[in-house]
Amino acid sequence: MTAFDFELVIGDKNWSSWSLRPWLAMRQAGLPFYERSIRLRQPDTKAQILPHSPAGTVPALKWNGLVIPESLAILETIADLFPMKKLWPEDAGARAMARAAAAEMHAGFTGLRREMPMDILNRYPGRGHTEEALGDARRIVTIWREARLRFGQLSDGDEGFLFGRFGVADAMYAPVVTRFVTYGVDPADLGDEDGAARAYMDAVLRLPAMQEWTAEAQDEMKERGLL
Ligand SMILES: N[C@@H](CCC(=O)N[C@@H](CS)C(=O)NCC(=O)O)C(=O)O
Repeated sequence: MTAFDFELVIGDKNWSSWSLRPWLAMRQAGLPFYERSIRLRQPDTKAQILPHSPAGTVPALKWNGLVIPESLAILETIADLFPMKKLWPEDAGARAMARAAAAEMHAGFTGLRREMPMDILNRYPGRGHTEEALGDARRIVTIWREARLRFGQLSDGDEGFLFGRFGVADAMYAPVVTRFVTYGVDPADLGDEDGAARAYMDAVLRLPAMQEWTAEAQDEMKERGLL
């Protein structure tokens, strides 16, 4: 595979939480790809996206004559094409729970998504702490803790991620980690008695690909005079 086999169409790195997910997984897995960035929040954003993604949204992955929209479908495709990267856990039970966690993120948590949109570079502690958003955050902390305590911590070669090694479920939750930081959501207030969820957040934030994305978000925002 070469960089020319894959084109990933994404939005602004500071804001586009859905784009971060497949980008992070592909980068972290060491897969080469061409990156096309489209500016969100512009009058012509939709017109810019449509020629690359008929769904009208980013991310979209162009591969083998296909355009694959939907972050989770892109992650599934990458996991399928590169089984050696082990983006899903090998154990069937762990894999079932990883799939459930990824699907719950993709389909839900609308309160948290609405009240605490991804804004990696800014800090708004206390903003958006509505009952609904904090209810979503509590459920997410429970998912992280259960995954870590039941699977991740017990897995061979645990690297601190939900199911041990970095995978699709972690890519799906990475934007939430940044939202907790931006809006000052402390997992300790949401049932994280022994700090397992906090340690998980730190593992995500330490990922080289996560740091690369954040640095590039900063460059983009500076370039656009927004920082
Ligand atoms: N369900 C989609 C959601 C994608 C989505 O809503 N992306 C936003 C950017 S993060 C978008 O493309 N918005 C279009 C616009 O701003 O016009 C996925 O999982 O990929």
